[in-house]
Amino acid sequence: MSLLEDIHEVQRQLQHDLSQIDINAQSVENLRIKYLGKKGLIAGLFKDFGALSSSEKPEFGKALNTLKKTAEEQIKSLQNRVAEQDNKGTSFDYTLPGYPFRQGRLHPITQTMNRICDIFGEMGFGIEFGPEVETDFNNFQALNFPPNHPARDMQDTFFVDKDILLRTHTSPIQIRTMLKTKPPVRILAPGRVYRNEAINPRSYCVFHQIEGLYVDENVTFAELKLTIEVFAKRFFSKDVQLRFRPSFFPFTEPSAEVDISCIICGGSGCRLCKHTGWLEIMGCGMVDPNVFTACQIDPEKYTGYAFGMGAERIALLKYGIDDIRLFYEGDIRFLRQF
Ligand code: 2NM
Repeated sequence: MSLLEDIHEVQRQLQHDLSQIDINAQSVENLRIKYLGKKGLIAGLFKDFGALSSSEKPEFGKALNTLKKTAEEQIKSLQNRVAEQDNKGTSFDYTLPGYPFRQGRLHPITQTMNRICDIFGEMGFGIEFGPEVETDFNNFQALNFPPNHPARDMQDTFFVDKDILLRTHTSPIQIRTMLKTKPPVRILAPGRVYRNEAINPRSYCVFHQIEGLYVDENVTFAELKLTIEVFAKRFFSKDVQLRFRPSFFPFTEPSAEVDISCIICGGSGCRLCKHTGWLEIMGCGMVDPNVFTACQIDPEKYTGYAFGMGAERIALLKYGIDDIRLFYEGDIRFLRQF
């Protein structure tokens, strides 16, 4: 009976030592000698076992063999761990460079739109979004397009139904905002727009626009000019000159086209500016009173300015690219340059 207690005592000690051990070659070897050595604890138990009568042997033999096997397995596993640690210490070179991994990035058009939104955001513009499938009212009627305007032709606009279409500009976002918000309104409207036209190096049937709108009492053309000037200098270069040329849009009066001095030649004439010294970057103007009336805003009380630009065109100029189709081909060799 006392041998069984001795076996259990050695078992307890072994589990205790295993739980305390600091794994290294020396401590594992010490543990092996203590339990499995020639004069170890388990050898001692076997000696006592030899003195038992043959009727007692089977019961104690089984317990003793189990103890020995457990001790061997656990010490072997510690020895393996020591060997592993040694291998790491000698064969792994921590100075090797890591494996390069492919990193994704934002599309150049997305980067351009984000940058434009950031600049106007700093000047107090909020950002609004809207659906790409729009009503004829939001896309044309409210924007003072006369019934027979060429843009309303099937040739230029993708119609879904008689009065439902793919928006041809992001102005419907401004219409929606004016219909649901009382002035002051100061928003940017970025998004994807659709035009049913022949595809060429300068234009594609889908592109991106960013428009802006500011409505309040006493908003002036002078504020419009300053806002656009600050944008152009921040986005392109602080050295650009600006020029506002009279133009026409159904939704603004007066209207203007904005040019910047050529960012390649500085105005002396080159291929990019077609030897004019100027690059057109956007259209703008004072919101037409008819647009306010359609949006239930009193044109006697409020004035406002609006502007619009094509993100692809801005990106072409900024990066000096000459074919808009590169933005839609998804060629990784092109895209990873941005
Ligand atoms: C442009 C040029 C000038 C414009 C006008 C409006 C609205 F809704 F207020 F009438 N939104 N966007 C506008 C004005 C857009 O793009 C070349």
